[in-house]
Amino acid sequence: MFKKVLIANRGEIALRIIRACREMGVATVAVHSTADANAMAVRLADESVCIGPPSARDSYLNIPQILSAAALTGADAIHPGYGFLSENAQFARMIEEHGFVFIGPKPEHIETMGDKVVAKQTVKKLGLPVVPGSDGAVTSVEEGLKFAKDVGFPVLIKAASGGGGRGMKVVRAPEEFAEAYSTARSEAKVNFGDDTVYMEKYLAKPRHIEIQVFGDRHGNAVSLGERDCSIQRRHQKLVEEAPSPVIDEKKRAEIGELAAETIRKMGYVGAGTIEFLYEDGQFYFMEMNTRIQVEHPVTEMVTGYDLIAEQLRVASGEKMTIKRNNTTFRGHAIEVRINAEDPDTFTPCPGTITQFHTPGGLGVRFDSAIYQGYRIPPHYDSMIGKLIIHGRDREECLRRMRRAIMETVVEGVKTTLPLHYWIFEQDEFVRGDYTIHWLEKKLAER
Ligand code: MV4
Repeated sequence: MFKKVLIANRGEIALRIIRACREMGVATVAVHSTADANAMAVRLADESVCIGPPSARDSYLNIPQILSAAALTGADAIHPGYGFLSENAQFARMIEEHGFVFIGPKPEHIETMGDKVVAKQTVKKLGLPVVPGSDGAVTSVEEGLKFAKDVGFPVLIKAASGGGGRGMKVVRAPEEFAEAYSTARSEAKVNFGDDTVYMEKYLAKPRHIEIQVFGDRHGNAVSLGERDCSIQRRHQKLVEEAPSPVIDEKKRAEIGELAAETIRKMGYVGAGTIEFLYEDGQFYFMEMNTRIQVEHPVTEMVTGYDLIAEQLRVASGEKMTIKRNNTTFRGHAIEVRINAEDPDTFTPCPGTITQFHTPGGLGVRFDSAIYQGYRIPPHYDSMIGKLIIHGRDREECLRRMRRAIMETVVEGVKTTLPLHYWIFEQDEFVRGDYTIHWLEKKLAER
């Protein structure tokens, strides 16, 4: 096991990693920008190093500064968290070249999954179901139109270097195609520096269901079940739950087996998430994320595994302690992302937390890095914490969630908690009857 881990991140995930390290007897180094000098992670880490000014580009994305901090403090491994440099293959390579260990998958796997066309071709070959599509770049209007007529409208044009919903265009009729194709290409060029696009049949009412996978260097590869992340607005998830209300044990076992086999054949090491669209009982591969995700706690709650601790184990060459193809889950878990935002307009609300009280009791977990008197800097995203609830079943989980939200006090800034409470009162949510479009539609009707 490592002696000292540097955490190249901030906020609640930095704290989450410090907690796992401390339980394993591993020393921690927090790096931070000048805007984060008073961050909880800086207080709780064994050591801290200031790596630059507030702008993420000059601090949390500043590779030379992070490597220098690791050298200076004698860290032996670097955990990237999520966002920032977590899916940067170049960063992973440089870490290894400088004699540190990158706590994450092999750089070539980050690269493969970073290119959406290559990712889709790769997992299709390994046996995962994919959306019917062009199976490669579409390079002319004629080629695109022919494909669209074969599979039928509507179709979707996607940027190969896109992801997370950026660079997509729905085309509903042949006469719209030429213009949509040209817009999609120029937007891809501007946003990702690459105008490669590909096409898929458009699924109109899917759910977003993702499978947590885990592999080690000893040939072990497992699936840890699904998370339903369909409650989202403009590609920002607001609520995640496990298990999904629409997946039964048979479906879970089938897709879990395919997902585990896929990463076993790849030789994938560490934590990963395979994202699917799910419609009419069918899974369709979307993307694979090669990092630990924001919503990993819901999987932890229903499996009992500490996924960050497992990441440290496999990165240091040990076997993971997760049992093979575990499909036994305990109860139900739901997470809400608490953002410092106006719940009506979604405008970020940086500022000082004047009152703070976290909920407690059975089945309540609050992962955050804020405290009373903490000043939320305006330079980063607005997520200030996550409330994760566990119950014996979905109904108990929902009752407990409403109770825990009522108990939470965050004053000084507006938060999305009132919106979360409202979601949990809606009939469709209570019945588990929602798609990726449900929240935006409900918000428009509100
Ligand atoms: C789709 C789709 C419908 N059909 N692909 C958005 C994120 C990006 N990773 C893929 N996305 C979608 N791909 C086909 N063939 C609908 C979406 C989509 C979506 C997916 C997941 C969660 C929220 C979404 C919101 C709008 C569109």
